[in-house]
Amino acid sequence: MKLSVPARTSRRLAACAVVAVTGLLASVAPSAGAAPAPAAAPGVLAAPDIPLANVKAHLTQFGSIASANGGNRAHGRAGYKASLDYVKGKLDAAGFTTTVQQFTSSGATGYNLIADWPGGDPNSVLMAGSHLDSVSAGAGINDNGSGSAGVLETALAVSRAQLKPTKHLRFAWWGAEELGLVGSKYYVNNLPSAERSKLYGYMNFDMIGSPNPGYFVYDDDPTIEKTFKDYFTGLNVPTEIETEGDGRSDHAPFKNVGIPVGGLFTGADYTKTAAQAQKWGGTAGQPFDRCYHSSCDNTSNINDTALDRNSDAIAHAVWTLGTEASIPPGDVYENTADVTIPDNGAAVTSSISVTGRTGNAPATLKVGVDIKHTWRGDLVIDLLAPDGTAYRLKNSSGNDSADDVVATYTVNASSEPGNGTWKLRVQDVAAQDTGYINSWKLTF
Ligand code: DTR
Ligand code: ZN
Ligand code: ZN
Ligand code: CA
Repeated sequence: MKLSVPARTSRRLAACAVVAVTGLLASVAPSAGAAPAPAAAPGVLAAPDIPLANVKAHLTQFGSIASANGGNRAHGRAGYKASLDYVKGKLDAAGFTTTVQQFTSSGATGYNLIADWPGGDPNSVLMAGSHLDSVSAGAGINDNGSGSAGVLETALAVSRAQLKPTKHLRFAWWGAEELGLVGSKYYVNNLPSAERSKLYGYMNFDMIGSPNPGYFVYDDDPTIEKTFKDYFTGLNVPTEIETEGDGRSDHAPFKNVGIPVGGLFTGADYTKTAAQAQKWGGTAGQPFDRCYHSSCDNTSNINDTALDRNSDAIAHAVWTLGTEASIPPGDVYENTADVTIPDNGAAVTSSISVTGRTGNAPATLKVGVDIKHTWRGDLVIDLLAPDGTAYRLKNSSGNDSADDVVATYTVNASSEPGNGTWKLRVQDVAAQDTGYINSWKLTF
């Protein structure tokens, strides 16, 4: 099921300011077979190499935890909470602000772990997450110890670097994903809309070390997708669009409320084709992970190269998106997609996703509207803020028979966070005559 999300609109990019990032990058042994990271864009700090050995050490811990707790790390079992305590301990020691969020599912207590890296713009939050739980059949080392370990080691690398990002960095480990995305749904459902609007994007990492790996990139938010594709291009590793998992992992609850999402995946029980084996190696005609949801999903069920590459890709995305220059005030966001307005019918909307801003919208937010119509008196026009607050721009006026609405309205939006999905809502409330939204824009 392909969920529609507001397209990230075109925006005039400010000249990329140089981002001053201080702090010593700790000397960290490069991981085995570490490929040179692609050069960072000007003004963006290049990510450090994520040591494969460190990521695998977390997997070893997850394996030991499962062995010591009935053979799994499933929701409601001791192995899950022990896994969370392990991850939390590492993060607390590294200077993160951690929060454990409790919920109940299937009669058992579940836990999400949220870790905030102090600093960055609180109104532009970049999230990276993974589900920490396994199925009850086994230790869940690839599904999803791999994603959990890759996200953990990236967070620890942020601490080692004492990174000072422009965005606020938040990392998450979800509970009860295997029961139906329960933990991530709980998080999103309980996140106030004002907090949701601060999320620049959510990146999901669920199975990133499959033993017969493919290299799949989620094709949801184009900015996040490009960030990952650029990384793999730098490694000369071809990627494919991830389609198997739409709605099947923890990015779905974020996507369903219009938050930009992305992520990486190395394959589950689908079979690798000959063409895929040609470009990626491995074994055609075999599943990407033959131990998916099985007891053999243990520490030997990992391809080191895939785990290394994807862990480095996580860091690349966190550093690239987390340290890019924030958009300075006075910028324009525009949506030029045509939207037909049904005659005397339901209201239609056109969305603009605003990200990277700091603080609230201005008291003089300019809303430029360009609507083609043969009797503009039929039209009622509203601006909807990200939290749904409606600001009336134009009332209907039956005797105004002129064509088109080409106007700029000024709205006092100072109580609204700037970031989020803004909408223009237009309704034709009288029979005969019709038209369409040609374009509209916000000027901060
Ligand atoms: N990791 C699986 C869910 C899943 C299956 N295919 C995909 C593709 C992309 C992300 C996730 C998935 C699980 O947790 O059961
Ligand atoms: Zn699973
Ligand atoms: Zn999974
Ligand atoms: Ca148009």
